[in-house]
Amino acid sequence: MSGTYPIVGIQDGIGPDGERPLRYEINKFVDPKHNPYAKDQLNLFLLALEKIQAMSHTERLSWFQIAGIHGQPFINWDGSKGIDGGPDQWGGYCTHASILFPTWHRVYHALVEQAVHECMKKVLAEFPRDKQAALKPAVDHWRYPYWDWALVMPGTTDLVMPELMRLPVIEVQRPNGVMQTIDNPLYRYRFPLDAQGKVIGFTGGPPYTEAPYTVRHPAPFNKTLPVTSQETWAKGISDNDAAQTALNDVSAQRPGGRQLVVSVYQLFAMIRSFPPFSNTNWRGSGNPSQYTSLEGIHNNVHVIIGGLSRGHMAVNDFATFDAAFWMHHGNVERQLSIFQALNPADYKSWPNDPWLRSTVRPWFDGVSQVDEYGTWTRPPNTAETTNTPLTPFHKDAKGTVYDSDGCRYIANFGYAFEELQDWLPKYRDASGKFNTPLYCQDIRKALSEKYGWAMPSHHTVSHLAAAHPPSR
Ligand SMILES: [Cu+2]
Repeated sequence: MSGTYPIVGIQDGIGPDGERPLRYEINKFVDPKHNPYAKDQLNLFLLALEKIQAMSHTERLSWFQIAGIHGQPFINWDGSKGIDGGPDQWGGYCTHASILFPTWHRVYHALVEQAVHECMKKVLAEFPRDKQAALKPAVDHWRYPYWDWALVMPGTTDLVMPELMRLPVIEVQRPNGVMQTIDNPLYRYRFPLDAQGKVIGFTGGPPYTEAPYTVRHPAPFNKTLPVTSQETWAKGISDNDAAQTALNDVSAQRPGGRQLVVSVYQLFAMIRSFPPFSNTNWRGSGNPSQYTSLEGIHNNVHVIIGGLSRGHMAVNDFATFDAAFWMHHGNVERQLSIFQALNPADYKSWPNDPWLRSTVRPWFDGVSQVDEYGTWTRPPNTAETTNTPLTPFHKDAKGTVYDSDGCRYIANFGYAFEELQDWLPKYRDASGKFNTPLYCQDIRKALSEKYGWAMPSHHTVSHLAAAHPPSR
């Protein structure tokens, strides 16, 4: 291995005025009306996912190793050595109930996006020469799509799990032009197994050590029976209808439907300070506006997809192996980016905007928070700050580890979101100064249009502007 892996995002396809390619919502990603490269990018994305999932588990940029950073198999990645922090230490690198939750997962997603893109370039090289030139812009402009699970279908109040994540098999076009039906890499992942049929490196016993595929909403695992005799676990059969039902179940333990939409709206309308926004374990003020958080809402969606019967997505140790993780976390990353845009570092210089005039804490700003669980590289009860190393993620080949300040601005990673196109000319005045209030106003309008309908009108928060029902 020559040096640590530099996580720099994708730097291809960026326009002369800083126009970064969008990470599209999945429904727009596949729609040529929104994404000019839709058809080619979907095909290339599926082929790249197929390739990365089939890579040897010994390779640093394989799906198995990248997914394995988060939780099991609890091994070192890219030279970041684990410590023995005692029996209560969390054995993965991921940060939960921690102020580092948003930033650690930001760099993590940039890593998977970059690794899938590298596979996509390899796929491109397999096409005939003349086709390669035609496809290159699609590759250059590709960014990892996400799923906005709080966005209702137009004219309805229904949340819908994307069909692309539900189809067990899917048709792709190979570089030689042949159409072929393959196992859908967005439906499930096939684990590498050892000679005894056990997943390489997993511990803790069945079902996860023996289930050959990721599953969603499996039948409850019966400990007295072998995994091989329990069909949903043994054959990797997901009940995506159950996931779809859970997604709209407002009464569930992990509420979906309108409740989920309300919580997303409130996340932006009520929380103006990064620490309470960031995670479930912030015990700052006890103020009711801090009873929700980016991480808290995100936790519910893990269970909605994985199921109370503990499909992989619902279990911290194994969630990342299911490609649903990255569609979900792409949306979490978008929510973090929107929060940052709405609560900008320079808010004090805009005294006439009532939203920006209220007190905000745009970032860590000196705050630290004790992490009760620790990680693979940090003992429990460590105080975490903006300079805590986000192991095992490196900025360069020399072993420089990211910290939260180092990943603060998404522009450095080469992507953007629909709501956050800060390069548009309307946001610059004659002298070239960025118009923060107008930018924020447009974002608030977009949030109101997408999620405001779910708020009871007497709860409408004035500074997110009036709630409109979705167009019918
Ligand atoms: Cu997660």
